[in-house]
Amino acid sequence: MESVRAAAALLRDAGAVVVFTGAGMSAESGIPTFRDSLTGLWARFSPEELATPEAFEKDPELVWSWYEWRRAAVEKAAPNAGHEAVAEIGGTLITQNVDDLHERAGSADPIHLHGSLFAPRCFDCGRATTGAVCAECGGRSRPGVVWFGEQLPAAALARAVEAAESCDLLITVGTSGLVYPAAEIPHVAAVNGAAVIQVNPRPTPLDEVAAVNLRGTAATLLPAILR
Ligand code: BJW
Repeated sequence: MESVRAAAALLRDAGAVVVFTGAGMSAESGIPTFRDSLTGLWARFSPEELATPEAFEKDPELVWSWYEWRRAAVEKAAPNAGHEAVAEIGGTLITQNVDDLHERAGSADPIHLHGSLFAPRCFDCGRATTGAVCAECGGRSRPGVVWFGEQLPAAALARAVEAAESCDLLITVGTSGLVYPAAEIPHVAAVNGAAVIQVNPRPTPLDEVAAVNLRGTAATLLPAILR
């Protein structure tokens, strides 16, 4: 395919590379996305009842049980060929995903913009927790993810913006590009002169910033642009 060759050439010639991933990256590992129409989590579950601080205050057991179910599914899953290709590409990896499949594929130190299923923290003071309540302040432990209406972890966002500002090439993979401020990252790279490649089976609002749009899946196309 012509566009695969164009993407491979951009990758070969790039100095600093950023890979920016979303839920579609892990879809072929069996982890559902959020917004795909039949299989997405938001087609079956309500974000207002599960992924906001207000939801946790109202029904912490329900929220915990949903996140424990998702954590168990991730533990049973394995990285796919796309995660492996991302590890081989190297550079800076920025992910919106709360799973650990990038790490398990060999990517060192990904920037997790939306937190992690594996790092619970205190609902009151934000410190890492190991039990049901915070050892420091006695607050309730909560899933270590970023819910709607919450700020992204400041250090992670700052590192991500800095990497996007200074890269030559950004590859955006498997994200709908709808959730802010994360969705700014490809735009930041583009306005600072980087080329953007998008890997996604469907069109997204990021089509307009991408020099190359590869319509297909992460596990198929990422290994293809490395060959
Ligand atoms: C494949 C594939 C395959 C399928 N291969 N591809 C500006 C405008 C409007 C609203 C806002 C705005 N700025 C902020 C907001 C509000 C809100 C927001 O963005 N809302 C929009 C949805 C309208 N943002 C926030 O609330 C953020 N916080 C904030 O702004 O704070 C401000 C503040 C300031 C001061 C004080 C306090 C606050 C926080 C957002 C947190 C998002 N959290 C979630 C849940 C995380 C926890 C959990 O996992 O449960 O993060 S929501 C969910 O969406 C999750 C994801 O990381 C995120 C992005 O989704 P993603 O990854 O793009 O997945 P999908 O499903 O949308 O797309 C998958 C894609 O893959 C599709 O395109 C498929 O085609 C594709 N695909 N198979 C490759 N095999």
